[in-house]
Amino acid sequence: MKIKDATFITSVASADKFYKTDKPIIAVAGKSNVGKSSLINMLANKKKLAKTSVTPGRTRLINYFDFGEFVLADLPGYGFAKVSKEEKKKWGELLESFLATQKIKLLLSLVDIRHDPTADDKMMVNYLYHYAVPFALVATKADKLGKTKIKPRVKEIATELRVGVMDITATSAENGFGKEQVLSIIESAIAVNNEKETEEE
Ligand SMILES: Nc1nc2c(ncn2[C@@H]2O[C@H](COP(=O)(O)OP(=O)(O)O)[C@@H](O)[C@H]2O)c(=O)[nH]1
Ligand SMILES: [Mg+2]
Repeated sequence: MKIKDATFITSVASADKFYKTDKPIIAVAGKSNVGKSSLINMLANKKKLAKTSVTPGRTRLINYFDFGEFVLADLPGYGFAKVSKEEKKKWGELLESFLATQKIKLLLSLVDIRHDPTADDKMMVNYLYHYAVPFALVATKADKLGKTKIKPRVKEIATELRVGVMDITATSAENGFGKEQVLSIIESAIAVNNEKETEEE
């Protein structure tokens, strides 16, 4: 799949404002600073479509982007230590309501390839099973590891999250590693759902 001209649509802060679209929704989730915005920019072939930051984000917004064949929803990052309990609760409610009510064709759940998955990462996977959201894992920042370390790390992360190694794609927004694989996973997710809709007609 070729992404031609991805554009920003809108930011929303609450469930009553979720963006309505007939296009398939692909969501991106993960802790603050894991590389969500960078992955989005890599997929879009644009440097500044989604804002990246050195200081983990304070934004509790869902950012929507039009990718042509699909709409990409950048979910607010979790696990940012400096937020209040109240804010964490709000974030949890926003996320759960998004997972429960939006027809998500695929959610890309990002983890940092260098670190063991956090309790929040595990909770995210549990949510995805709970709400029956189709998902794939993306292990970001693969450029930070030596080439031979990538596979063993993916295996460790898979064990920790209780998923298969094939369910995890290592990526690097720095050098484009894994980009085509992520695009083809998105493409398959969109195609599978289309087939299903046709069958039901
Ligand atoms: N080396 C390297 N750095 C990355 C990669 N992806 C993101 N980063 C850096 O990690 C920081 C956070 O990235 P960002 O995309 O803003 O994370 P977000 O908070 O999940 O949206 C930034 O300084 C990025 O430059 C990657 O694949 N490789
Ligand atoms: Mg971001």
